[in-house]
Amino acid sequence: MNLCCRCQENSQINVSMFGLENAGKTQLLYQWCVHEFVETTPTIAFNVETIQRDEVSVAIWDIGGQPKSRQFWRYYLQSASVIFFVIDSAQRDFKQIQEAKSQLLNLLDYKLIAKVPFLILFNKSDLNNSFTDEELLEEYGLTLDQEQITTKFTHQVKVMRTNALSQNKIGDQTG
Ligand SMILES: Nc1nc2c(ncn2[C@@H]2O[C@H](COP(=O)(O)OP(=O)(O)OP(=O)(O)O)[C@@H](O)[C@H]2O)c(=O)[nH]1
Ligand SMILES: [Mg+2]
Repeated sequence: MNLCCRCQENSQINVSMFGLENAGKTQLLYQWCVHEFVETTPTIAFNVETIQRDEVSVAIWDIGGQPKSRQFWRYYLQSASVIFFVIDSAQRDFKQIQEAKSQLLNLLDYKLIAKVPFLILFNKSDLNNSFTDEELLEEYGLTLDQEQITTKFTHQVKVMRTNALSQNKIGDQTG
C-alpha cells in the first residue's frame, strides 16, 4: 500500500484513525507505539503519537468515536495521508454494525479525501465470538477484488484483522 500519496518526500505521513466507540483505536495506538497494554478510557477529542520509520515520521491520530465526537471527524481528514478505519469484529449488535458500515461509507464517499488509501482493521480478532473473515467482508460489502474496490470507492482499500492486546508493529500493518 502506498501511504505516501499525500505526503511530501522524506517527510511525514499522517494516519487518521476512525471507527465507532469501543472499536479499540486507542488500544491499538498504544500497542503500536508503547508496545504494552495501557488501560484505556473513551477518547474525548483525540490522541496522537509519532513513530519514526527510517526518514519518515508517521503521526497516528486516534480520533474519538463516540456519537457526539463524530461531527468533528471531518477536521482530521484534510491532512490525512492514509485513513485507518477500526471495526470491532466481535460486535454483534445489528444497529452498531449498520452504524459502523454507514460511517465507513461516508468517509469513503468524502470528496476531500478521494484517492487517499484506506486500511480497514477488523479488531478484537482474539475474541471467540468475533466474526470470520468471510462474514466480515460480506457484512461490510468488501467481497470485491482490489480493482473493483478501487473503481467503486476511488480509494485503494486494504483489510486486515488485528488484536490490540498482542504485539502488532505498525509497519506490519502498513507494508
Ligand atoms: N479482547 C480485546 N479487547 C480489546 C481489543 N482492542 C480494544 N479492546 C478493549 O476494548 C475497549 C475499548 O477500547 P478503546 O481502545 O478504548 O476503544 P476506542 O475505539 O478508542 O473507543 P473511543 O475512544 O470511545 O472511540 C477497552 O476495554 C480495550 O481494552 C482487542 O483487540 N481485543
Ligand atoms: Mg479511544
